[in-house]
Amino acid sequence: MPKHKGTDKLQADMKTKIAKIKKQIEGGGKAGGPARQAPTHDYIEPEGAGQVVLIGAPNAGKSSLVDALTNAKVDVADYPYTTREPMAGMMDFETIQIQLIDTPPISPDLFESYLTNLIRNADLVLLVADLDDDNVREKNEFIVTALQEKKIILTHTVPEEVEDVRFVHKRTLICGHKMYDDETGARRKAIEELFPEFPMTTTSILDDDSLVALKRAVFDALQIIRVYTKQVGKPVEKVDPVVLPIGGTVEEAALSIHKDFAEKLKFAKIWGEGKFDGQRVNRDHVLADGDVVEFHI
Ligand SMILES: Nc1nc2c(ncn2[C@@H]2O[C@H](COP(=O)(O)OP(=O)(O)O)[C@@H](O)[C@H]2O)c(=O)[nH]1
Ligand SMILES: [Mg+2]
Repeated sequence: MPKHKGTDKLQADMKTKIAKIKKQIEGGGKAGGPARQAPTHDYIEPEGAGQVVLIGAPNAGKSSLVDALTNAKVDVADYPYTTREPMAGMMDFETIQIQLIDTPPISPDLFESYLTNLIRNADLVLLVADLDDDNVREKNEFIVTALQEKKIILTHTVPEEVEDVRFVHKRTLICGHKMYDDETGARRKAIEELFPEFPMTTTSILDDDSLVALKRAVFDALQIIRVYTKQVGKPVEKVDPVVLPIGGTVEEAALSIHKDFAEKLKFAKIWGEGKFDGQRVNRDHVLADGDVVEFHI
């Protein structure tokens, strides 16, 4: 910026702003320090079949998982608080993609305020618990309590009716990570006790099978089905499915293609497990994951 009388104030303003941002970065949002507000971070446009937000204590392995499972470029390091911003990436799961969001940790030293909105908007929470950490139970208890104070309840089943509408219940899948470092299985047990009845899977970056199992667990926890549509006289092609919540019907599948389609629908034929090929069904027929539907109008 050219330096002359008119720009003095502007320059001073910018200096203050830079100093403020510097302080915020150095302060790291620690309790009592300057609040690190990042309004652009509290919403990430959903993409794919579902949005999953990974949360956990520092160093649990959230970024490593997002790095291994998606195309996102995330920061992984062996010191805590490496991740400062949410970062989204797409995970391939068979014929669909699921969005994973890496986030900064939740701990007594740091709880980014925008996390609550990210969690509220997500379809699923993936809680990454570090099975290489003796304090894994306490650290995750802290997370549960900190979220509760923000009116977010992690749950294995979202209740149909809530007593207090200010609270949001978020379906949560537990991922016991670094499973090979839990020699006695005691830490896994501690997490199972903390989250009874929650779906849980154990993983290691070093074990590809465990990552494949995690993808399946995420898909299951999202409680969605994939339905493939087929044109009359054309062969079945299991690509690019319509994604519906569990319990989705033929009519809903038709609606997701076109409103007219659903209105004019006379019947459908379906191919799938436990049905004979081309079985004729009505619009209120409940579909299953992997079904192929041929609409007749
Ligand atoms: N032993 C082991 N270490 C892991 C595994 N996954 C990640 N790590 C290490 O744990 C540390 C923290 O990982 P990071 O992904 O940055 O954790 P974040 O803070 O939760 O994002 C890094 O040193 C990783 O290399 C794993 O499956 N097993
Ligand atoms: Mg990280």
